[in-house]
Amino acid sequence: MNILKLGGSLLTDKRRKFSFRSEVMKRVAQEIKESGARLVVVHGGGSFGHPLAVEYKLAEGIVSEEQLRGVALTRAAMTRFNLLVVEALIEAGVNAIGVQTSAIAECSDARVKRINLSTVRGFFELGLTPVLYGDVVLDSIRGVCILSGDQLVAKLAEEFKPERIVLAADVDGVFDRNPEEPGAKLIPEINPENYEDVLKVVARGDDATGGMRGKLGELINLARIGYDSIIINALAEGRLKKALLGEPVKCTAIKGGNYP
Ligand code: IP8
Repeated sequence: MNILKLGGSLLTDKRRKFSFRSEVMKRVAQEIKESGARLVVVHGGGSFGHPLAVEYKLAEGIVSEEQLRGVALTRAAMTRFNLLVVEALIEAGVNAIGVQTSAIAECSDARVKRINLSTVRGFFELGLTPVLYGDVVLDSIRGVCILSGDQLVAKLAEEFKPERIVLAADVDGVFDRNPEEPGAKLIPEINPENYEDVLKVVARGDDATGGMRGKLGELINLARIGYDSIIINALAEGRLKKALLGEPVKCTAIKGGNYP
């Protein structure tokens, strides 16, 4: 089996609240179907989760009554986003089934403390395609926290021991500077030798889970326990399908290994 993370920036325009790129999602769903890959899918928060989580400062935990409203709004928005993803997959012929992350996971200081993956496994073994997502979840220290889809990918990898882990983004991978700056170069591989230098140049970002740097941190945790993963640009037609089939594609590969 494979684990696929569909980045929030791929499926939405993070600058416009609740924007959904339905055409991109439609093609992504078709490529998933055509690949025939058996998957567990995770998607990010995109314009449904991040603007609300930032507005109500949910990453800092619950300190005020008003933030409870932010929790309710973020949860509801993520359910809507998940349904859009699931419906597009079903439309393409994939038997997708949404799984509410906050109903199966609890954190302690923003790290997963407990997660009931037997539901996910059960649906997967029946032949369905579970679709989880980054979410606002209970936290024993903070009240709530924002659990990123990337941390979830690492937990799923521990449980499912996937053949491939693909992170589908709206850029070709990790660059040595802001990819919009002239001369920015794609970093084809991240490994124990270069990861510290890479982390220095990657921007933290201003979303609720630390942008590309937060993502990379989680992928390096994954690499530490031996899993390779690749970040690809799923806006490039056909690339996701190839990646799911294990064919070589333009990407940043994060290599499993001995990270200090
Ligand atoms: O986009 C964040 O998940 P991510 C989820 O994978 C929310 O970091 C609710 C903002």
